[in-house]
Amino acid sequence: MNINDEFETISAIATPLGVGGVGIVRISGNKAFNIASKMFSNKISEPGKITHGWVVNNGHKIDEVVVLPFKNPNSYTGEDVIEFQCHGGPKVVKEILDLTIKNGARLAQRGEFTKRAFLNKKMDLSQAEAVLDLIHAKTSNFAQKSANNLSGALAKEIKNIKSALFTLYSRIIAAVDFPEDVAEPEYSYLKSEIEKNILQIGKILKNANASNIMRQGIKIAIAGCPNAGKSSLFNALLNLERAIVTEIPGTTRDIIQESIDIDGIPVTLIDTAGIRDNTNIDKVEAIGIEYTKNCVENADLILFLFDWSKGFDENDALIYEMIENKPHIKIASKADLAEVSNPEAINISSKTGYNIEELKNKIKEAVVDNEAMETEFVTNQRQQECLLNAQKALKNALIATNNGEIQDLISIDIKAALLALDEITGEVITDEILENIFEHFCIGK
Ligand SMILES: Nc1nc2c(ncn2[C@@H]2O[C@H](COP(=O)(O)OP(=O)(O)OP(=O)(O)O)[C@@H](O)[C@H]2O)c(=O)[nH]1
Ligand SMILES: [Mg+2]
Repeated sequence: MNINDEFETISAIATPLGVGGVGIVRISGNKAFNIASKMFSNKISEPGKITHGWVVNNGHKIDEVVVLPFKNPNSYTGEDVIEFQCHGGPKVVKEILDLTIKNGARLAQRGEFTKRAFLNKKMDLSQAEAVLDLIHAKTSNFAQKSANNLSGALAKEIKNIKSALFTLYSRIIAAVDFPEDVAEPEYSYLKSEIEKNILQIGKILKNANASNIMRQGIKIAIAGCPNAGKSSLFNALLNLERAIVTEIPGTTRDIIQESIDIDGIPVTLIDTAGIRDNTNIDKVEAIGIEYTKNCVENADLILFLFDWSKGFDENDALIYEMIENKPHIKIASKADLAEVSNPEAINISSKTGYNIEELKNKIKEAVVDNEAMETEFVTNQRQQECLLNAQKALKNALIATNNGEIQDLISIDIKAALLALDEITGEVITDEILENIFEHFCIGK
């Protein structure tokens, strides 16, 4: 039986709900053409050709649309697909969706179109996951890497390792099964092959941290004494006059945050109230300082700022004590006013822009390994776990090899590594894992 027959025909709005130029309703499944023709004023043309006409309901015109028909297997899902491109008003789009349901489609679940694409072998699981990353990418750098994954960059790496391990496995099994005809591979050969593949997996895993950071982003808090120049630096990094800057200490009282892209790293940058002893300050500033402390506690990186034109005083030292054991960068501000530079910090001036780019580099260096940022592909946590499992199995195989165990035993570990790698591309997968992956998608994708 064709896998399509097992599926109901599904339908969903593929564009964001809101006012826009165009809205798209997509139907997928073997009743797609039938459903669409029941609600369309004209005859739907042959696959790949656009037809113009009206969506109609009981003789009422709902909207003027174009219809894009795709015939299986040449569609996103690998099934028959119809896309209605209508005007992008939320009511219109919803009405067209309702009509598809009235005519026999079922509302698609999250990610169901992509899940079908995977089940119909239009893409492997690492590519399906790349679709999700591409949609949610916070930086163009990450979007580019996700597109590489979508085109199979990670799958190719995995395939190479799998093919090497499979050769190794087959050679052992051949000798086990036909001991008279096939010679057992040398232990030194097993050792070098296993080591090679452990290394290969390690190379992919190297970018795990960078991948996670590029996907999720990091929080960076700017902290220091009042008047240290925090808001000025905040504005300089954003390249925008966002926070109020004055010469009055205690200007910033609330937490202000904005998103920026620092060379491919999505950063939530947080400007905070200057920390000072709260005996002589008003209630509002005191609350602001509490917020700051909380922020510093939760940040992934702290930019600790002190006004170097006046020197590093005891207040700076007190704040630094709070920060020193957390990931931080020490910054001497107002370098344009200072007579000498501070050798223990990066010296900057938000006023002249001096060293602001250098600071961005330092931020990047502090959070990711530069080399890891440069790989063509990215991995997600699920894939990283599979890679670690594969690596663990190979390490067991290596121990067994070094101990001169019988090769039948070694082959079990190699097979375990192969199975772990299969999970990445989706050859071996449980319903539970599948559901877990696709529930993160939006409806309509
Ligand atoms: N010359 C010079 N002045 C600066 C520089 N950075 C900040 N200032 C001045 O220092 C004063 C305080 O700057 P802010 O950015 O408001 O300082 P802040 O740390 O946010 O202060 P609070 O919000 O009160 O905690 C303002 O008068 C700024 O113009 C700099 O690099 N050079
Ligand atoms: Mg401020």
